[in-house]
Amino acid sequence: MSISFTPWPAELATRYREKGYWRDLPLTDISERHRESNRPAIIDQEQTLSYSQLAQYSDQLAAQLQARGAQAGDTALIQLGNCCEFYIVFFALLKLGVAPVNALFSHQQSELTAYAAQIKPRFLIADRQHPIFSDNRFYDELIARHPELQHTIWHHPHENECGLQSLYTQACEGFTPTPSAADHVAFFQLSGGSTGTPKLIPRTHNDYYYSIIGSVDICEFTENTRYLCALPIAHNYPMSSPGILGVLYAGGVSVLAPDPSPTTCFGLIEHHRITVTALVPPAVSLWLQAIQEWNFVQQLSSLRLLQVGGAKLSESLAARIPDEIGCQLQQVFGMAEGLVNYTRLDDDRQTILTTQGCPISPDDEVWVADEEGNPLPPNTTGRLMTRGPYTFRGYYNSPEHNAACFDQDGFYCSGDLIAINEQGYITVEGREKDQINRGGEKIAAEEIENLLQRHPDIIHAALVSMNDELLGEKSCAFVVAKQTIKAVQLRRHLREQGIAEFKLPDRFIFTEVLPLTPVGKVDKKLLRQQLVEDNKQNA
Ligand code: AMP
Ligand code: DBH
Repeated sequence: MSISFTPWPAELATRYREKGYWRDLPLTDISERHRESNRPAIIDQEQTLSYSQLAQYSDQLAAQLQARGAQAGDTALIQLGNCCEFYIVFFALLKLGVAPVNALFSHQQSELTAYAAQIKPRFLIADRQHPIFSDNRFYDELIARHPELQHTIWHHPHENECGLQSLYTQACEGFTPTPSAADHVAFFQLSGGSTGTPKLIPRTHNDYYYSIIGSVDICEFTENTRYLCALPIAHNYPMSSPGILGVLYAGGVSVLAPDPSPTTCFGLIEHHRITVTALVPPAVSLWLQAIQEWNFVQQLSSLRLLQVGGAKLSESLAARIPDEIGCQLQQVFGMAEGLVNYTRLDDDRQTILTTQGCPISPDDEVWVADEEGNPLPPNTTGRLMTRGPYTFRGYYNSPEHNAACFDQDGFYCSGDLIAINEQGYITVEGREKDQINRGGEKIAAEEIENLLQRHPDIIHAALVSMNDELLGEKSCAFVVAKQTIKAVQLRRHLREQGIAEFKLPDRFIFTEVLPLTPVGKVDKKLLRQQLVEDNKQNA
């Protein structure tokens, strides 16, 4: 059985193969290329994993999962933090043709429930140290709802539980991998989303592998690359842009930081002589502040390249990076759906400071549409439309949503408002999708509105972005309630439903009615304007 997804049309698939983008190799090739090497591949707070161990442990874990009935076409729900096990598990599952969803470690019951409902996982691999698994309340609920969930394997198990480490360290004889076909689904990526339930993005081996190799070329990763992963390991950016998979492909080493704070990262950079890392803009601000306050810039002397993406980087912040950190800046504008843009290492300073780069592939087709879907000339702001050799063709099991965000030629409308200059470089000018980008962490407004409206005293709720100096954006919930209710109560209500902390509204505003547009939708533009006015008055 293989997992369903929307394939590329045959003529495009042929073109992508002819041009050498699609190599018809499974992603597990990445863990096998350096299998004989004893060089370190991934270093976390607990262990150093060599390339040979990564290959061997993922074989051994795969053999154990196979013995428990894992089959090609199965799915698995995974939630692991920044630890070596993330990639042991990732490769083990792919070696069996089992497709994982990798939840972020910040995700809680609500997100995991939504993913499980969509993929109906046969396996759960999660961390007992995560608060939602510290007792069995949520776990019992999950297995009651999902009879197909037959095996759970714990990182940091309680006594007498099936432990991840004990499985991957158990010797096996002659395991033969059976990955899914290279032009089929390898795993699911998470969408930042704008809808009530988070959507899943099927990624094939061919398309994802190409985006990794293309990124490695552009970013010039080699076996001498020493990469610090300070972002959540499951995110598309540190997975593939070029991320840890790019480092593994090139033969370098990745060091995993538990968080992106300067206190955590500066010491790791110094100790491991890190050459490259990836951050979101708010982390850059904190790093620059720490450098100024502590005068610790010499700790970062090995750093050659700082990638910044996930949210818009202001020109003023960008300019401080080469000057104050003393390394090169690369802007990265990517999405888990596919398309990734980079400024190139040899671009001029102005291009690097003021644009979000250009696509990986000569066959990434990117254009700007007006509201009627007509193409706009260069340097004009409109909707980003794209298709290409590593941009997906449809969300998993979401025909209605797909009909809305793809045009008839298979171009995906990301919801970003951009302009493209004559050189093909993109600047991100805004957003049309109903999402808040809280310093790189995406919040789908509808998801939070639905959860708020489950409260018996709430009649109507609308979540909008408000400007924030550090995070770029924060979230504000406008609420119409039946009776007086406090912000703390609503926060508690949301926490009880188990959502990631970053999704909790930063501010609540209670109001009599929500303004509507002529077609009867909540007028969020007006609400955002109101917040700007408020801010001016309070300033
Ligand atoms: P996701 O759907 O979570 O993969 O997030 C992808 C979205 O993040 C993009 O569609 C953009 O809205 C936003 N994004 C990513 N990188 C940048 C960037 N460098 N500048 C502005 N927005 C970005
Ligand atoms: O924000 C993103 O999703 C993102 C940013 C940079 C991404 O998916 C990527 C690079 O690959």
